[in-house]
Order: sequence, then C-alpha cells, then structure tokens
Amino acid sequence: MQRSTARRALARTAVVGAAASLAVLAATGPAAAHVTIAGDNTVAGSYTLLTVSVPHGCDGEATTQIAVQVPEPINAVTPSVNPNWEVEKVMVDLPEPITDAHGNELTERVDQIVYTADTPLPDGLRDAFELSLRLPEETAGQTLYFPVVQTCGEAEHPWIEIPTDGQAADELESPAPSITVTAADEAGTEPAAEATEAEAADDHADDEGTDPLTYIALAIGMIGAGLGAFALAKGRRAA
Ligand SMILES: [Cu+2]
Repeated sequence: MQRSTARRALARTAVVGAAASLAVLAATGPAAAHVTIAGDNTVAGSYTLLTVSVPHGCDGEATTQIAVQVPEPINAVTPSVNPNWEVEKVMVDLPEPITDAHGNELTERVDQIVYTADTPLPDGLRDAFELSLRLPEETAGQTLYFPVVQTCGEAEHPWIEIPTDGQAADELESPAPSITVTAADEAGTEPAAEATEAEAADDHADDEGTDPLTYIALAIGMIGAGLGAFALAKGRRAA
C-alpha cells in the first residue's frame, strides 16, 4: 500500500509540478525535515557514491519510507542495502534500447529507489542511504535533482521543489536534494599539476640525497673504518 502511495506522490509531482507540492505541503504542515544528497565524487564520467541523508521525521512523525526519484540521463543505480530497510529498484522501460558504458544493451532504466522501513525511523534519529552510480559525461556542469518523497505513516513530505533561475535552494521550503556535476577536465588538471609538483619535489629530494651531507657521512665512515683497521693491525703487531 505504502509503496504505491510514494510512487503516486512522485508521479503526481512530476506531472503537476509545484502546484501539487504546495497542496501536499499544506496538508502535512510546515517543513520539519531536510533530506539532502551528497556525493564522494561529482566528476562527470566517473562513478560516485551518493548519500541520501534523512536527519528528521515529518513534523515529529517517524519515517516509514523514502522514495528517491532518479534523474535522467542516469539509467543504472546500485543502492546499498541498509539494515532495517527493504530496498526496491522501480524500473521503467526506455523509449528505445541504449548501450551502457560497459557495452551492455539496456531496455529499461531505474526510475526510483524505494526504501521501506521494517521499523519506523523515529524523529530525531538519522539514517542514510547510499547509491552507487555513474555520472554521465553529458551532465558535466549540470545540477542534478533527486526529488524525494518522505513518508511518515499517513503523512508525506515531498522534497521536490526545484529552484527557478536566480533562486537559491535554501530559499525553498522543501528543496529537492541535488548535486552539481563537475567537468572531468576541470577535475583532471589539478591532480595532474599536483603530481608534477610532487614529482619535482621527489626529484629535488633525490638530488639533495647526493648533497655534501652525504659525502661527509661517507667520509666519516671511511675514516672510522680506516682507524679501526689501523687499530686492529697495531694490536696484532703488539701480540
Ligand atoms: Cu531539517
């Protein structure tokens, strides 16, 4: 029952837009929880682990389900299992088959990831859900929105609002969680530069290895060896 409620809420939101979200907001009272998403890496063309954080319930109610809408053009998502939650990938057919980054033919894509609690997550306790996915090259520089419907028993809180041009997400009552994808070359240059600098430092350290200090140590060692040999010879002669 609950799963279809969330799907209906996300679909209604997708179709009817902001109007629906305002109606739902009015029904469930003022925003009580901020659901966010963050990635350990946001570089286009690479894999990332996105963490959906749920820090509160809905207006004091415990959370029973989280439905995450996956933005196009992301087609494949591998959700992490999370104790206390059943996880489901809601698939939809692609208009036509495509080939993924591994050369596999895909005829359907992941539309939503739905986590349903075995035991409701009490308000005031946090949980997080990890999604592994690849950020398509063509999303470089884009902000990707992952609208979320948080269900708390009979109540729902849709985190689905998308800022209009010039509007900041934190001006919104219930912003859709989002990440901004960075261009690979932007990300690429810096590490490369750092590498050369590091390499240069290494080279320099190598040079320094053959510096006067080393020579001095060498000389002292040789003198020591000489003295030792001399003392040994002297001792033998005396014997
Ligand atoms: Cu909050």
